[in-house]
Amino acid sequence: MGCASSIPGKNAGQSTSLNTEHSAANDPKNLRVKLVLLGDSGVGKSCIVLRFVRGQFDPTSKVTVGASFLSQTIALQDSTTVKFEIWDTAGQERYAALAPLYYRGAAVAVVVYDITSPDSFLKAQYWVKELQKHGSPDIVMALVGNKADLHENRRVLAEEAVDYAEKNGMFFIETSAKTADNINQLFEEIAKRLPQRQSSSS
Ligand SMILES: Nc1nc2c(ncn2[C@@H]2O[C@H](COP(=O)(O)OP(=O)(O)OP(=O)(O)O)[C@@H](O)[C@H]2O)c(=O)[nH]1
Ligand SMILES: [Mg+2]
Repeated sequence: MGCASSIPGKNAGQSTSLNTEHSAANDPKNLRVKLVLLGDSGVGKSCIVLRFVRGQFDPTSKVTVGASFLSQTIALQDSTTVKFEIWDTAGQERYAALAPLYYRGAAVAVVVYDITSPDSFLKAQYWVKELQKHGSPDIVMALVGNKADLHENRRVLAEEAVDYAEKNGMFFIETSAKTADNINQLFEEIAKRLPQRQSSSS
């Protein structure tokens, strides 16, 4: 299971310092953004990243160990580019204590659950609380219900997630890394919500 095997420092993308304090570059047209993915093991974090960065889905690769780093740049309609420096964390409980290393200084947190797993939705809520306590005060948070292709096994209602996201000032979207549904949209919507872009466009 898993979409990207991961040993820190041995992954695709360019490496960077773990404690990148400056999560975005100053140039308002070429933003650099530190993004962290959090969520229970098996919800599809690595698959979302692999789909976004390489356009692939690999149902046979490994569970994430520690964390994995990849980067991807997108161009927006107003000719702004946003380079996402993505830390894909390991959801297994034994790695939970490492999470602050990755979310510290992050401008964006993507909290993922699996729409077929209520437990994973509860775990997502745990990560939201953790980020509210210890994340950057102006962090942009997205709540992502992944595996939307498995809608016949759905056990978390979209309405419930929308409600939770609204109450917590988060952006919500359902995705499928398998079919690619809403994966690019997720990152484009995040890019639009970056505080640096709000101030540069005003
Ligand atoms: N049907 C379906 N399966 C998916 C989807 N995304 C991921 N999976 C499957 O879910 C399993 C776990 O995916 P991963 O991306 O490794 O999960 P993870 O959240 O990175 O897990 P950890 O690395 O342990 O934290 C794999 O078997 C994937 O094939 C999806 O959108 N739809
Ligand atoms: Mg993973």
